[in-house]
Amino acid sequence: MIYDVDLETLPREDLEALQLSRLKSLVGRVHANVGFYRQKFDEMGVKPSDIRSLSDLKLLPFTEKQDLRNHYPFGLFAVPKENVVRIHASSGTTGKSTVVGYTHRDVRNWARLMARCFVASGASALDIIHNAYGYGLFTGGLGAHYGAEELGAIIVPVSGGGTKRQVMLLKDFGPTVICSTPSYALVLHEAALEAGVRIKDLPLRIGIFGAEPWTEEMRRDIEEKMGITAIDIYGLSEIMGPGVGIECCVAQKGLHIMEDHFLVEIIDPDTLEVLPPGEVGELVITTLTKEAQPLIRYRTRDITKLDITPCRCGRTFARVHRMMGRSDDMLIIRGVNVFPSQIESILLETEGVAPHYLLVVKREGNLDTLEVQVEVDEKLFSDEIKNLQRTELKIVKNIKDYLGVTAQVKLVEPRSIQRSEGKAKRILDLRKQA
Ligand code: DLL
Repeated sequence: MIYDVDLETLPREDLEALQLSRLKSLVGRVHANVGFYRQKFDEMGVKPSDIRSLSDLKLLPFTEKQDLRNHYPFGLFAVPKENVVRIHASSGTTGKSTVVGYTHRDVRNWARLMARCFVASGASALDIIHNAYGYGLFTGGLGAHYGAEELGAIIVPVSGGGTKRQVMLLKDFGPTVICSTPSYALVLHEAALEAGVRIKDLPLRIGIFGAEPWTEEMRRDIEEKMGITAIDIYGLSEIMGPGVGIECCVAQKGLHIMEDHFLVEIIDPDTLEVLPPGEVGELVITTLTKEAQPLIRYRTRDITKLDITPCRCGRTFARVHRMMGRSDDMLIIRGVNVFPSQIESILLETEGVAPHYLLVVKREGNLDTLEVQVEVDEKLFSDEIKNLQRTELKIVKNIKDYLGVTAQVKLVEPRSIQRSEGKAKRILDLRKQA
């Protein structure tokens, strides 16, 4: 099923015509109303009238997270404050948070896009949706909430935390869809088992997971343990929140970008050149319809690649590969670039190892070292020492063979790695404290 069938299946030519007219209007609006962009355009010698085709996008300046911070809190609004009806903010691990404003129409568009996402995941108005994304300044909770209401489904606004209670609600209300981070889904699964509840036996059938990187191996693990279809959803507060892109349940291969609202490019993060489809680089997004705080060529720092081949589901929107990592999370260990997701894939392929891990990065002299702490399951934990050692060596070898990096591996007790109610913390970077 497709929610906005006319738009989501627009022939590419018509889609591009729509994008171009929206891009022209956007450029005019930001030039007229946002001092930051007017100044940038002037510095680069670009005028709104220079944008005549979609390929002229490359004439426009990039926007970075730091630009949002520099204009904290409301300096990038393109409308008077009285037209803004909602504010969200991302916490950010360093520095001030980034703030995003929405007009009434922005909030409505977002709800429609999230409704599209629910339908793409296989959900409908008949579903009960358990929403464990945090409500508040984080966009996950309210984003999914309004989308579910727009769709006409029943939304259970649980928010994050209170894990035991969540398990009770999963059992009592019998939701058919759950929204959470993938790591929290595993926490719920674990807590359910402790409470004697098998999620597999409940009516739950779809999980809409995002807000943090996860891997294909993690998907299989969750699908198998919980007996559901696990769908990857992408978004970021600066651009809107959840719903910028989602996988369809038909193919589960790449996330369709809502291209009538967002223009995407993949760039080489070093040279800033635009890369062709299929090449891995940084995702850059231009918001075509946002009124309160439109952004031009926003550098997400998320690493992925573009797939423009037609999808079996019938949607004509291009897809991006599941996020491979963030450029700022990339570890350079003795000259080798490693993304946490690559380590996750190796861990989850190893028998006896649980999907809970922490990467500890230290600097010794001028060299970075990587310690992989990973939990083992109860069975392996109570096994003979030599089996534990064998597993440890196997992980060390696989990391070396596949990634070319020497890591220390430390197997730790079940449940000893801290659980998170929202985004999991996978990296402990001790270099920054040194
Ligand atoms: O995490 C919005 C969201 C909420 C998306 C719920 C999906 C579901 P921020 O807190 O601003 O917004 O964080 C955005 O999270 O740049 C990515 O690095 C990461 N991220 C989001 N979704 C995915 C995903 C929300 N599916 C940042 N896979 C983004 C990998 C993701 N990383």
